[in-house]
Amino acid sequence: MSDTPAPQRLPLRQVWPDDRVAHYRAAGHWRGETFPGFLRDRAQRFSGDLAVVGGAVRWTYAQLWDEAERIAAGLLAQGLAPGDRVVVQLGNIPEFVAVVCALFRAQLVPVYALPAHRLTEVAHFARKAEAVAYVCAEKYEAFDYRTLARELQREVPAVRHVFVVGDGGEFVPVAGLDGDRAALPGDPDPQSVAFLQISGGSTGLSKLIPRTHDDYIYSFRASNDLCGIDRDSVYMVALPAAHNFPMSSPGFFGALYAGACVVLSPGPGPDVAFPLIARERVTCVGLVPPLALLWADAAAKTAHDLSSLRVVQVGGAKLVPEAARRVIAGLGCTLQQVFGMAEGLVNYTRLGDPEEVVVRTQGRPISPDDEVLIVDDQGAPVPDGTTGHLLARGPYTIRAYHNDPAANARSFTDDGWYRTGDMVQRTADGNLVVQGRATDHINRAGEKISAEEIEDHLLAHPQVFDAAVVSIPDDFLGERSCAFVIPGEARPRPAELKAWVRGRGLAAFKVPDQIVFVDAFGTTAVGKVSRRELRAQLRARFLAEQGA
Ligand code: AMP
Ligand code: DBH
Repeated sequence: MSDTPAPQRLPLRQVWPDDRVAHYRAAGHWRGETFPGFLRDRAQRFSGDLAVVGGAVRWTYAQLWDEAERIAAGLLAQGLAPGDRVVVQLGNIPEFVAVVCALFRAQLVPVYALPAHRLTEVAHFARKAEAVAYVCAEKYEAFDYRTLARELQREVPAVRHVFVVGDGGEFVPVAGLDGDRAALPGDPDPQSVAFLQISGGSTGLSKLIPRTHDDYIYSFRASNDLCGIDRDSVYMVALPAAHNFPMSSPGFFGALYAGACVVLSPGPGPDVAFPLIARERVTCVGLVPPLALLWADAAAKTAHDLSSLRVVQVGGAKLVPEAARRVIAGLGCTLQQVFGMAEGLVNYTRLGDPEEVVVRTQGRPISPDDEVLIVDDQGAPVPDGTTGHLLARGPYTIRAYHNDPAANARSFTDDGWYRTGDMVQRTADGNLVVQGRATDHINRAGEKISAEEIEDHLLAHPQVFDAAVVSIPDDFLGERSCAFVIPGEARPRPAELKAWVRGRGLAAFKVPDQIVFVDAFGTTAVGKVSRRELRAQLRARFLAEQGA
């Protein structure tokens, strides 16, 4: 035996009360399934069926599993050990699916970064998760991730291993990984944490969301029924595959669970996705609202055959009724609204719902055991039809973030409710209508941006005296970000401030869309104004001036 000490790191856990655990099992929600367990089973039962299509790759279920085992054994041979956390930053390429399945197979824990994330975010995930490895692509959308890998290793030396899809340079190429498959571990405890998903982050940087095998598998197994996914389905991933929506609602994991085919679209636009839909006979796809509108317009003019599409799901941000009608008319298939969050709770309109429900609401929870509480500012439940704060609890909603006591104190009540930060109404027939948010984040076409995080970066600029970042309604994006800036002695140019934020190593979607200089924030209120109130005042004044 080696005398290497066991790593000292924060354990990964997600704990529900004992009586809930017993109930979720008795109800058949938690069935003791695991990722490697179900993937191995499908590889045996559906061995010759097509599992993943992307680029030039067409893997059957047997091939996907074989790839996963090869990479898994290779990672262990490189010195990784079960329990190690691995930041994965890959785009919509088949290797994303293979690498994630490999990590599950080796009992390594994926931490999902989006391709848009840059050093600031990736380093934050690596630190918070105490990751020892990073998997990236050589290049994706014209960005060289090996540069990011080098910076990451400088900033977080604990990330000892880098694995690269494509030309590895000085790093280890994923294609060359191999090892002794007999050394692979058995299947994990179904209640252990399978991976860390990331939250949109309403205050500061994203939080890490520990999801267990049992809870996550339940969420996509039950989603399959509600989204019409079966073995004959062809599910397209058009949004970034690492996002919780195309991963699990029902997502590519739901599709793989059902024995369906997963088609990875390298981009979300109609130009890239439509030919693939026609070629692969795609039946279901998930989109954010602005994309859905783009698709609906493009569908009217396209020469590509989209007749295989049965369900188009729209979620991530609010789809207003007028837009919903345009999507239905333009795409001519069933619309399903999806209101979900990486922390758990997912709501769907049902495929057979009356059109008014599909157009006007964001649906209702997946599970009969999802608990939804809508309360006023004092915490008292509000009647149906009244807007309140949405709290959630249930068989696939987390009880705590990883490694973040302050966020946990803010985001969870003593009796385990997750404060979603969303303001909603419940209709008489039990559907939810999202009204907006209580917290200050910008929902830019489904990408969530923390006002505070961007304010901090602006304030670091020597010519910025103060800054407040707010959301402004935008016809295309739903919301865009606007930074109100009180300049210092000299007023920087807006382009300079945008470049400054970008230069801080942030995802491009976080760069303010608009910068408005003001002399002062001027408050009418007496005393100290909260940042939230200030942002609300600035937004209101700006919109009033625009309207005038
Ligand atoms: P995240 O924390 O990144 O997983 O984002 C989840 C948040 O996205 C939710 O709490 C909502 O604020 C927002 N969201 C997701 N789906 C919808 C939807 N269909 N309508 C309105 N907001 C949505
Ligand atoms: O926005 C989201 O995070 C989201 C939207 C729809 C989500 O996590 C989901 C469905 O599962």
